[in-house]
Amino acid sequence: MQHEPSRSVRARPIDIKFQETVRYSEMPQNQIENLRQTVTDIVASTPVLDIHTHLYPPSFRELSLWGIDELVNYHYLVAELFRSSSIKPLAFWALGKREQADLIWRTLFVENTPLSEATRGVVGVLTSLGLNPAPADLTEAREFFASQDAEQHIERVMAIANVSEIVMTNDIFDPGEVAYWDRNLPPHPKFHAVLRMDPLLNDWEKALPLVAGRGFDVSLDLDAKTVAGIRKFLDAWIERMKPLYMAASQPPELRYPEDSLRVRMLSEVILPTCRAHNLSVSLMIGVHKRVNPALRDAGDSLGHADLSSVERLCRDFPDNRFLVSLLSRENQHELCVAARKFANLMPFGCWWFLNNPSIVSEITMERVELLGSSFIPQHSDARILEQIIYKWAHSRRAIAAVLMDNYEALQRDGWPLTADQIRRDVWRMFQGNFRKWVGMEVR
Ligand code: FIX
Ligand code: ZN
Repeated sequence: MQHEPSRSVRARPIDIKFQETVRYSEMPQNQIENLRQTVTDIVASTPVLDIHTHLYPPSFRELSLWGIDELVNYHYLVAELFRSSSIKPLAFWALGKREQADLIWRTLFVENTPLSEATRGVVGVLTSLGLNPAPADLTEAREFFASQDAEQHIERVMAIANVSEIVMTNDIFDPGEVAYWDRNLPPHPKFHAVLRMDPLLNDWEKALPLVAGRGFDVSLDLDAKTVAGIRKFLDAWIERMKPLYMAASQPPELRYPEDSLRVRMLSEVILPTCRAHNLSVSLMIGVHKRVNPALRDAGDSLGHADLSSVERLCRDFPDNRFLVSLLSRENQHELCVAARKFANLMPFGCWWFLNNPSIVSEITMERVELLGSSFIPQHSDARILEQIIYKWAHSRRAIAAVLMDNYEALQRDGWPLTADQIRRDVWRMFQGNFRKWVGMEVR
């Protein structure tokens, strides 16, 4: 409890103990250089647990994407293509994957400079794999990737990116996903499952036949029988998948409380199921799906979410843990403040349109200032394996710069900072906070 100083105390001048006016030039340079280099080294050398990706091991067959044609066909680059090419979406989608990649490469990397974060990322991947980063075409890159053994390539790419483990997105309403799990294959040691269930919350009418088709007694009304049937459906998936958490992407219009099927599904089915299995729920809020349907996956946009609804969810469900990422830059400060009010709220990542160095820096700075090291700074959201190389290189650089500024300020204010403290903090943000949140062993 903060006690307001009585008037007499307030009247007395407070003698400033710490050197608020010390300027960098007065700090011994080796102290600054040493600190900057120490932070750079620790951030680069601390392996990160990538808590949200769309990556899969080879056993997931067509879901497991890697190689140059997938990299260049990333939906971020597809969106950028249409701004610099006269081709129309229908004509683009009629091309084969290689022709699409050739067109994107020629347009964004040959006829124009790869300045955007997503185009520059591909350049970084080619360089890190020892390939020509600026070829006239994709011949060399295609030959390289065609010669790779998938498992060895995964190991190599994870080592370059310094990613220790990868958390997948396992959509239980995706036929390819269901086909994988129906084969009962042994899990990959470095890929962890997440039960993704958007249709349950966003389109129950579409989800219903898929739940009923698995033999569960459900109907359109969310009556007691259907609530029980959906919970049994989820129980069966949790038993099979052993997910680290359950997840759903939500539109910015998510409001709680609200007399809607969405909120009833959340409060009567999802959150009780999470509690029964001691699972966190990840709510990724702010997507406006297919604002331009012609662009398919590249056609999604964003909107401003309502933080009061997030706060009321955390308040009304204190035994649930909410792993939350918001898509609007304007929501980020509010999310930090909400996380100060609710320990069952864990902000994570600089998601999608926020995953650009300038915004990663801004978000990470306000998180450190408001939350210390009690948050999860980033996830890659990678869809193609090699993207973890550039997504983490870009993020580590921005995160390290923010930490340098804050550690320098801490030193300036007199704290006897040590490298071990920095190591502990970075480990907590890159690994420990998530491992504790989902109950993984904290190594
Ligand atoms: O809902 C999600 O998991 C989003 O991250 C994806 O749908 C999105 O397409 C993406 O990959 C963003 O980076
Ligand atoms: Zn994602």
